[in-house]
Amino acid sequence: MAAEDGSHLWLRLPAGAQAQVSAPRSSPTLDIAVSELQQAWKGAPVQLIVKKDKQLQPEGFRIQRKDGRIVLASPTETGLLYAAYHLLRLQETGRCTTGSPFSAPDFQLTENPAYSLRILNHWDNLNRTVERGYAGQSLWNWEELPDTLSGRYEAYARANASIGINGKVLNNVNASPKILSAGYLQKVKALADIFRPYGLRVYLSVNFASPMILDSLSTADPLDKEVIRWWKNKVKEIYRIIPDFGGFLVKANSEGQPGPCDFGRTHAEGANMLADALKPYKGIVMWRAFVYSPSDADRAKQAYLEFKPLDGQFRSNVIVQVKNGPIDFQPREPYSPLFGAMQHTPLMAEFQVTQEYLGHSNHIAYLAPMWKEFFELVPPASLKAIAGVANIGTDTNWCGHTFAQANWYAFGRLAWQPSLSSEDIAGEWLAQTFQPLGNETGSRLKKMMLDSREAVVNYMMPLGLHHIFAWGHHYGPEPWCIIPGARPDWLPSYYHRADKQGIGFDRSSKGSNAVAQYPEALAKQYGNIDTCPEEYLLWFHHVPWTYRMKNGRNLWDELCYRYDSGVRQVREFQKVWDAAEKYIDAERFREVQSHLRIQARDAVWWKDACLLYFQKFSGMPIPYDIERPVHSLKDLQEVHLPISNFECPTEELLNRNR
Ligand code: BDP
Repeated sequence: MAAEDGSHLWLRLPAGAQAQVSAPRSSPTLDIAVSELQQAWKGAPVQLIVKKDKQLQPEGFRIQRKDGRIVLASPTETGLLYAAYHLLRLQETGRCTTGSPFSAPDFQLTENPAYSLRILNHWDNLNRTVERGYAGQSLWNWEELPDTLSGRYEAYARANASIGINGKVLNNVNASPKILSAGYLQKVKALADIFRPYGLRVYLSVNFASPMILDSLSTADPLDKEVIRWWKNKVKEIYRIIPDFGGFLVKANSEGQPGPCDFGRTHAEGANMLADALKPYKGIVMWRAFVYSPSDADRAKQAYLEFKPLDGQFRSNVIVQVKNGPIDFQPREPYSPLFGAMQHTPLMAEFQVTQEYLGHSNHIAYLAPMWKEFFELVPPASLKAIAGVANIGTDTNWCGHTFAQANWYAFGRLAWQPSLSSEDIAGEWLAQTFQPLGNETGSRLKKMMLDSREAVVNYMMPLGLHHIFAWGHHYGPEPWCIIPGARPDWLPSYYHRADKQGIGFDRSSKGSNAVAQYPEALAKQYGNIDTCPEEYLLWFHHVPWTYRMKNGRNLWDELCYRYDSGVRQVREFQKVWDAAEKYIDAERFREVQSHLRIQARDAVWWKDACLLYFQKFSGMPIPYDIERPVHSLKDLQEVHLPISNFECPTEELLNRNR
């Protein structure tokens, strides 16, 4: 089996198929669709048709068998490109074989995206570091741009188009104002020109204080005339260069970023000023609701408290972008109660594809099941758009870990259609990413993927525990972490609240009452310790160590078993992977095998650290049928990993002072 470096992702398409393909005209987009099919399609002749159709949204498409041909139809060229990739996906996942529904003479399939904006957010800095990136440097080589264009830009666009992603924010939400300078806009244009034929629009994160920093205005007050004029001119300049520019993403008054509140204005006033500047060009503002201050209020409540009163005040081209959970991309969070609460404001969910809190690119954590949990409670009808924080960098395999590619893939597929199952998406990805795996191996690998996120939850933060990560890097455990002078809501004890009585954050009506932000029925269910789903138990309740769980164990024992089962699950993944060796090329086999070794070691590290530390409070023995700790708490407390790619001066400073 030829070694593979993973650079082809799920697009390991055959070449030289010489299919017969016709299109109504030649255009940059149609030429790509035609050439992809000519190269790789092994079936009947294909005809591409651009036509309006009541059942098709602009990017929707229909694939139909007609008089011995396969007809792809869509109102737009981009829709046809998606249709071409979909047809190839059917072929590559074995769904075009004789006897399949596809082979029937009247076969017909219609696809429409559930969200019209399906956007990747890159947290890429202009110096090419990637905040929370674990796959090398930023793909965007700003120094070389616009003159030198890496071949990877187009490969990147193609990969996204193949899964229906239609926009990308190029730079970090902690945005450098420099991105809006004339020189950088030329670089952005060069990328936009490459992405355009693939149906990908470019958006930028902007720093709210840009007028002050770039052009020495005395204020960035959104109601100031000079400031308004500055943004209008800037937007005009952008659209002159990039006519289909998508709009701005803004992180304002959050974690030290400037924003309208610095000038006594609201988030709505800030967002609307930008929205007015973008409106004539049909541009949008994605305004993030990731705000929290070191106030007394429970951090989980703060975004709601700040944004809910602004409902109805935003312009129609503003979308408020809300992280899926109320805290911050934890391995498991309940959904953010802002969804559903903002009846008069378009909202979009922000998922994190990069595994900041799920083992970086060392751990297998297939995230489709996590996103499906969200979709179960927040259906697409209430959302117009969706964003995922990218896990992509200059690594040869793009994502650092072969299985992390599955998260990029799953994000695209679910953004297109959230009703797809995690299982089907895993199956599609496996079939396209590896050689034919054989039924048994294929289903064991699929099961491994489907179990993997729950395994991470188990060995890191079971039963609703959250944010007990080490300071700064968010990789390993540090439930004991104390940093003199640090914000309490940046410390694990703020979240786990372990004491002699029990563990967990009381968010019931007796505690912070965060439950009250949910619709009544859910508030009731979550707020009552006996009806609260156990996976959220310690998120919503401070629970006595001796509390009886549904399976009859006490809380402490259950916690021990959950940590232990996480470790055992990873050991099982190792076995499953090793047994798949003969189906996998050597290069990727070894890469995943060594990552699994790290994951298994990390799982034990997490289990020992959390159990030994929490045992100091519970005072109870670790059940004797559980594997004994192999570390001592003292040794674990001495582990300090360096923080990389994180540009938060206070964190770095505090870290240096420890
Ligand atoms: C946190 C990350 C931080 C981001 C921030 C955000 O730790 O690096 O800047 O979210 O989303 O998860 O703005």
